[in-house]
Amino acid sequence: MVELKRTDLSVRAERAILLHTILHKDKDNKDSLAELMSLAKTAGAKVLDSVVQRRRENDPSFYIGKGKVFQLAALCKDKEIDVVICDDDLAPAQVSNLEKVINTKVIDRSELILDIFAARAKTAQAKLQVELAQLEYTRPRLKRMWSHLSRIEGGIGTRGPGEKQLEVDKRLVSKKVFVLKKRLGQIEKRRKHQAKARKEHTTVSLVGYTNTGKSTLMNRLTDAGVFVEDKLFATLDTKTSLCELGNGKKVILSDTVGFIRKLPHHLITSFEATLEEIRWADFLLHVVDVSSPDVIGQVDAVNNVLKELECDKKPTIMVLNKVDVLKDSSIITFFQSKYDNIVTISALTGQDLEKLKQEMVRFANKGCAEIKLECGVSDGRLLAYIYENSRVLNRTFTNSSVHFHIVIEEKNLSKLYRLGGEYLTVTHIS
Ligand SMILES: Nc1nc2c(ncn2[C@@H]2O[C@H](COP(=O)(O)OP(=O)(O)OP(=O)(O)O)[C@@H](O)[C@H]2O)c(=O)[nH]1
Ligand SMILES: [Mg+2]
Repeated sequence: MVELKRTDLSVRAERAILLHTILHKDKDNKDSLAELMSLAKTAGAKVLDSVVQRRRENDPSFYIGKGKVFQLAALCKDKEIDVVICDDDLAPAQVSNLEKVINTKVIDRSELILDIFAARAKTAQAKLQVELAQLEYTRPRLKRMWSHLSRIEGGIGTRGPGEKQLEVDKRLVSKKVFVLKKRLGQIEKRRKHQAKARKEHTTVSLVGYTNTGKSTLMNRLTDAGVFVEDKLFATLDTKTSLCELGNGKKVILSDTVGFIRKLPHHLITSFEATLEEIRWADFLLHVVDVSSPDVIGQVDAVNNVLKELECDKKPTIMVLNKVDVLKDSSIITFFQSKYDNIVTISALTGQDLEKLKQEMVRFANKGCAEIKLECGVSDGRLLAYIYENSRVLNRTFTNSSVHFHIVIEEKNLSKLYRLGGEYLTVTHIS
């Protein structure tokens, strides 16, 4: 019998080099490279080195200078590299020119992110959305992909529809895109319908950079039981659940996909339905990992994606999370000087969650009035209106009357007044 060596059974992680340029007009963006490193690791690559070049502008043919390309080729040979991962998106010609000289597979940032999404998508909707984004991204690059795939089997950047579409032409891909869009459209319609039905409650969306603790917070505030992991893009779907804030106040909370710098545009458009939840929200909880050395860059990246989604003007509570592992509290002072509504918490230990809930109640009650009133027990129309249109915080009965403590939207006040009752206190919440 032939003895199987241990190495025969192991799956070799791809050996990778990162490629990054710093343009003269940009500031030295080491965080983008650090982010690419964690993305590459998330995809399963073994990063052995990185090549950085300062340039006036990226080379249109090779992305980096010709001399650097030969240096990269030697490094790839020397270190037996399987894949070069570029920090920016590349034009199809740049990829094929680079591959010809260095004789190694080259993928760009969008392909890497799409690959991670493809590996992590679990539900039918997430799979369809990723497949659509991949097809849209690879459609103009199909010729290159085919030459890729005939040479290289599997690995980062080749998962998903690429292999399946190997033998088909662009027309078939377009047809597939059409079918995917149609199927997604049907799911979207259903979701919109459900979202409308939920509109009777205040809706709140968790947003934030990936891995900041959105799902951990979701689990703390609701019994949704969502998946939490110390990895980028643990969540790819939207999960929605009822959240009790105390005093009878309930909101609908939703957790969704995390953001990152330069999130591929095709992903944003494909994930439209998933991200739609954010558009519907009455207000946002922007979860920030305040212990990260890159916290300011991460918050900027999230604000940019929110702008792209046209959600940057939404009322937002900045939730500074992971305070249990924060070493230098000066960053909290920085955020306090820049943002109005800040709560500092630890979703892991539960520290100051009550404060967050109180702030959420304040946000949810904006545009409402808190009222104490007395109403006759036989005053059927007023009683019905109170029960249907307000939130009853407290209620006490006497022989002939009912004392209410309620919260009601300002827009319903005039009708309430018209129906009678005796008003003890009216507090407008702003
Ligand atoms: N120390 C500490 N760790 C936390 C805290 N909140 C979350 N974490 C950890 O951070 C990691 C990421 O948490 P998740 O809740 O999955 O983060 P997420 O924002 O949902 O991430 P994605 O879905 O990947 O975008 C996990 O290992 C959590 O245990 C916190 O308050 N303190
Ligand atoms: Mg998550």
